[in-house]
Amino acid sequence: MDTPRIRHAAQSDAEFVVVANRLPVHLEWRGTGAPRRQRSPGGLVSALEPILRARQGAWVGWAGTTGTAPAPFHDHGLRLHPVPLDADEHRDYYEGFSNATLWPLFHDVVAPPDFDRAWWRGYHRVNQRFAEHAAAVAGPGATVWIQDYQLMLVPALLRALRPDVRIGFFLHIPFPPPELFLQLPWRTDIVEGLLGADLVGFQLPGGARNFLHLVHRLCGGESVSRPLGTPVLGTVRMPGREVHVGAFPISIDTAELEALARSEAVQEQAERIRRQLGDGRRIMLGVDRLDYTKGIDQRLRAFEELLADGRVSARDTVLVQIATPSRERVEHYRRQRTRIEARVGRINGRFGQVGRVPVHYLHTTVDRTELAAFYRAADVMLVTPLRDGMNLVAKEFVAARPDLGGALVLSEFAGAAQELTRALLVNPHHLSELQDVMARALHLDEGERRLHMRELRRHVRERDVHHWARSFLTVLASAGPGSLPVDSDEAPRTASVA
Ligand code: GDG
Repeated sequence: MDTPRIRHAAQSDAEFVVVANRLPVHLEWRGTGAPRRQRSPGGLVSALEPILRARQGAWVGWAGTTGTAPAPFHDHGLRLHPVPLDADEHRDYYEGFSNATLWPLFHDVVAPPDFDRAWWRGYHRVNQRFAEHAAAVAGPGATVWIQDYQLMLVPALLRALRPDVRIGFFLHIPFPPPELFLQLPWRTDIVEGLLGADLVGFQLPGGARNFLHLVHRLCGGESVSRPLGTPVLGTVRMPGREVHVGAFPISIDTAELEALARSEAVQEQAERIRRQLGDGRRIMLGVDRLDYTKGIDQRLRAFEELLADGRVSARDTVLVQIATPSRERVEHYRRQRTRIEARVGRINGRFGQVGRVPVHYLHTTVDRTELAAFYRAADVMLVTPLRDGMNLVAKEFVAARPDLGGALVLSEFAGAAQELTRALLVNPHHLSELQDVMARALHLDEGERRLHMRELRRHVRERDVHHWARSFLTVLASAGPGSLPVDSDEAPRTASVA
């Protein structure tokens, strides 16, 4: 698909541009009337939307339907620039290369990745189109912030079109250990694509170090390492410029969620949820996109065995699993859904009674008020991914508990575990350990629980999404064309050769 409309539809004057696979709202046409605007699901949108609204920036992304893209439109102060994708491109670039190659490869191959040359060609073609749209929207000397694994070639492609702009890239998912990344047939193209940026950010220092190692191995790049305690962990020297590489753990809009959770509407809804699930029953809660990396199946298995062993009773405990629909046309996701729904059916058949089931499974997206009410109603929050870049749900649960109630069970393999060290940490691959920690969370002493929650809350208040964006953008402002001197707390002052 070519993009004949971009030149005259886009205004080349935005000073700050976010480029992401999806726009923060997508349009749905039902019948002949005007399209309905729907908020796009997932952690990336949750994190970036408040930042971009505050800066009145432009957002370049896919609008959610294949075929001709809608004209650019405004949404609550945001300028949204849809990128068109046809059905074949959506299959190859998005469902194929992004979600059946990169996603499993970058999540510790918990499902086997497929390597397909047609998907790769689609990925390259679509990345080129995103770069062209970003180039058309960005004003002279603009800052362009590219997001995530679907767009890893865009930094270099955009640089070729617009050497005047400052380019940041942030990866929301884990960057894998070199021995896994090296399986990728197009590994050098990806690393070179990312090196088109002035700043490449990862969630954790481990991801940044993995990347620096690969730069050296695949591109022979000379890198300078930075002292510990600064977000930038290394700087790669390229002909005529430098690329900074660092770790910037993402977070949430803590104050906004806390205010919502304190509202009367949410508190009333939380009461209603408790009553509906059975007064006095303890509530365990899971909130995840229905994704095989999130460990939903392992969590249900642990719960089933706790019921079978009599350590937990369906009379006094209930598990609510909100499983937001996701990537439903990708094979691994379809199989995962079937497996989970069969297990929910089996648990409820084995341990349920008329009017009282142990698992409430909601395959749906709930609105934010209801989500906050679930967080407030829960006694135990289960965040047990097998691998996760960060996991915002863990941070949201903490922000939504000004009452200091609730215990957080958190996988060691979520990026959030490196910050939320006062959670009940668990290895979700270890079924009996998972059961022990789930049972312990149900019986945690109140004093201990409140103490843990107070410390967790202090962390998410100090390190919110604004801190994340400020920290990334401060370093980015000191990089690239017309760089400012590196002199803030967020950026390193000294460098030493590795
Ligand atoms: C990727 C990385 C990283 C979920 N269900 C509903 C709903 N949600 C919202 C949550 C949260 C977001 O979706 C999920 O964010 P996560 O971080 O947990 O997971 P991913 O979607 O996999 O996000 C992840 C993130 O990017 C950010 O960098 O943390 O590691 O994989 O905000 O609240 N929201 C509503 N209804 C739902 O039913 N309203």
